[in-house]
Amino acid sequence: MAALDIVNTHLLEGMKVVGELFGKGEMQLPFVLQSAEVMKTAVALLEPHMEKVEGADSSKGSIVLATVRGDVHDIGKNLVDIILTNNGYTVHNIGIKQPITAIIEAAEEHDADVIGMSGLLVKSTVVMKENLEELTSRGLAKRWPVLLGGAALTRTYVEDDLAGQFDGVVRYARDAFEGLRLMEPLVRVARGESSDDVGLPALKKRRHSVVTVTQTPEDELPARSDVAADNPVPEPPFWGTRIVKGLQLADYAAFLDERATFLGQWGLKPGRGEDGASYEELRDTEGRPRLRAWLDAIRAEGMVDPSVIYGYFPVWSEGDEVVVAHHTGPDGGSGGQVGTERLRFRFPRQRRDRHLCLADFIKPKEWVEETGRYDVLPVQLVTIGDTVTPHTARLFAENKYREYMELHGLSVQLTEALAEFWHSRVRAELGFADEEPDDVDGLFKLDYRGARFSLGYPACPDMEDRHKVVELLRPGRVGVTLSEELQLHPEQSTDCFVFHHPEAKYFSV
Ligand code: B1M
Repeated sequence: MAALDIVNTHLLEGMKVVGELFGKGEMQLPFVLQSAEVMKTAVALLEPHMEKVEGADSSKGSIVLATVRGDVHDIGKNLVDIILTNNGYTVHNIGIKQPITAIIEAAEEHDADVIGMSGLLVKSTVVMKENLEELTSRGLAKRWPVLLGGAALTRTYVEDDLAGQFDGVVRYARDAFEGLRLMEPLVRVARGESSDDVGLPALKKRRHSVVTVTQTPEDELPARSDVAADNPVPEPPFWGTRIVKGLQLADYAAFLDERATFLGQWGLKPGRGEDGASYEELRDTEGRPRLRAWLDAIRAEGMVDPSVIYGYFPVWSEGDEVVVAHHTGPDGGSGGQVGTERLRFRFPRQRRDRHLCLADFIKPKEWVEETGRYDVLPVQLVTIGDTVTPHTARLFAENKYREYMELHGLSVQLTEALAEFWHSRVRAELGFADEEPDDVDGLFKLDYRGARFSLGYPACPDMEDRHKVVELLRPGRVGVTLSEELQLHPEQSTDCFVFHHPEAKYFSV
């Protein structure tokens, strides 16, 4: 065995132990990533001094990794790339928005063992299903075992619904480490062993427990729920839109959801057992000190360029729809007569419980006719700009994996914080400042008047409506564009409707 291979083997063994500890909840993701950095650095230092053995292949197998068509999410896939690469697999990471043809071409070109697909959007779960159908219809299902991962997937959707229709082997990975554990058996399947003999975990079947969900038939749905109709309507400070620049990081960072940042993005999960660190310990020893350092660096190096576009629009409701009227302020519409319909949003109505629909939180047309007033719908779009992207890309390229994950994770949570911050400003402008919670935790419990609803969330799932939001706010003015896949670019952008009705709180449809 060549010296380099021996060194590599020892390093890989080390990484395996680290991975196993992580799997048992005894090691945090950030430290695993740091180990991967050390390993990369060690190999890079040693490589020039080692002799190469002709034809030697120390790879344990290979995978073509892609985020599926229509989905721009990079970070989850890249974490999988880091963990697999540093555990001895060859990863061909072909990027985001990849159609199945490109995935197949790459798998053929690299003679890959496994195909891996990632996706964060609900729509991506459908794309993955279509991709598996395409592999089956092209007679390629048995050629590559498939690994699927991403937030919108569930284990039973992959391992019951999809596996039931796929001619080959497909498995779900909840996180990068489950992906790593599955690679060895999947590579063995790819290399001709039977899937029954390689130690693959059993497919998880859906439990068909008898749950009776009483759904109201479509034709018996009430025209409106029992949401109070006598709520007061606030006067907006203006009609139309405004652009806000020059926001101070400290102001919106104060609205940062620490739990979502430390647990969800930075992987600071409490350890299991008595010796494991608690969330509070990790927050105080790792989370908060590193957060302070990152915020200082972001400010010093001008890594973010925040902007807000928001507006107050005159509206009324008609059944399940919210109608936006033309108005006299700036951006009054496309020349229509004041008070006439400009565009409308249709929202789904619950088939059970209170039969809620977002339109119920807006005054009906009759009220507008009686009073001569309009209800008000604030709409906002925030972005922290694309100035952070080169920084995260550089950290990834330099194999600074922990920092890459932290800066990306913090950047997306700062976007959420900016949205939260501006929502509180809107509430203040509408005159609800005295109903604000005492601390930031109250904000995450929606302890204030009304709520903000983002398109894509259960009460307003139709992402096509983003075209109408763009028409209302024209975010191109701050460099934000809507892609064909209905995603805002830069990635760190988010839009929402603000409903001021006191009963407006999240519900599922
Ligand atoms: Co939003 N978002 N978001 N968001 N966001 C989701 C994705 C959503 C599922 C939330 C929900 O509804 N519960 C939902 C999508 C639903 C849908 O498709 N309809 C959603 C929505 C609707 C939206 C917006 C459209 C809302 C709006 O503005 N109207 C908007 C879109 C953004 C845009 O247009 N630019 C938006 C915005 C945002 C923020 C900017 C505020 C922020 C950043 C998003 C981003 O682009 N990165 C954000 C966040 C933070 C989230 C959640 C809360 C977290 C996503 C994340 O960063 N995870 C998310 C809900 C959730 O996931 N719980 C949500 C961390 C990341 C490392 O995990 O990529 O899943 P992940 O990868 C993991 C595993 O999944 C696994 O391993 C990785 C690491 O261990 N894995 C694999 C992934 N791929 C794998 C492949 C494998 C194996 C394992 O093998 C091949």
